Amino acid sequence: MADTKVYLLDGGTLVIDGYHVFWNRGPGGEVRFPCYAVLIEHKDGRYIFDTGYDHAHVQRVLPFEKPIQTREQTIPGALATLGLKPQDIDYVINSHYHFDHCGGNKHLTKACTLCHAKELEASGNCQPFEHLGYSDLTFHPELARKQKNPLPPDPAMDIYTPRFETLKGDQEIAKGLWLFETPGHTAGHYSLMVELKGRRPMLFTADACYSKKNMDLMCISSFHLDPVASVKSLHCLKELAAKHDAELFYSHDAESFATYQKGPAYYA
Ligand code: 5PN
Ligand code: ZN
Ligand code: ZN
Repeated sequence: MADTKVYLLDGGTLVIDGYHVFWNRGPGGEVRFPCYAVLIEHKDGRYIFDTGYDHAHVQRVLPFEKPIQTREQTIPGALATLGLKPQDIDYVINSHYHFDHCGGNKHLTKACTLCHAKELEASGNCQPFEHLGYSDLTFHPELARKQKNPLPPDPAMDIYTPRFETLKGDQEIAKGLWLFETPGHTAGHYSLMVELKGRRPMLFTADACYSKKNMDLMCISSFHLDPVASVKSLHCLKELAAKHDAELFYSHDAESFATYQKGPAYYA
């Protein structure tokens, strides 16, 4: 049986203010940070955890985040560098449905789409202060068409009809693939742990922890539904890492990301 492999797919960068990264703490000023997808080749199929942002969407709706993304940093481009096509992906797991984590979903036309039940519900019925986060609804064409602002033409959307499977609680969705509830940043946020044969487990925090400094300071980002739940989830991630001797992989940490292996290199 083939051993599980994990590829980090660089998705380009965005800019936000330091006060958004470190809520009520800063320092302020532009912080440019990476976004990435995680491809898991597993005996049960190919999984992608998060799909980065869509450049055209950010340019249209959040141009102040100054997106920089090459062709190789799009989902189709990154998969092509591995000799894969978007149709080769069997499952998409989204940690949550913020635009910088689901922008590439629409390319993965054959995949079954997994998320927390509360996240699917929240994405179509969010708090007013969450609208920018949930501004890219192309992961769910029916929701996107109900939005006030009409979508610009996008050939990818003409053939995209995703199947959703919603989950609740902590669970092992396939051998060695664990989802842990880490709510607060959003209503139904999941972090992912991947057990591998040849190394420590990898624990992908997603936006429950943007960077190592957020963990060291126990400081959450300013984008959140519930700050108290967010802090609790930071503690939970720290405890999970200790319990499983897992290595933490942060969602938006330029310094850490520089040390990660990126596709076509992989972890196994
Ligand atoms: C990168 C980024 N920019 C804006 C928002 C937001 O309004 O909610 C989440 C978020 C982001 O992750
Ligand atoms: Zn987020
Ligand atoms: Zn994010």
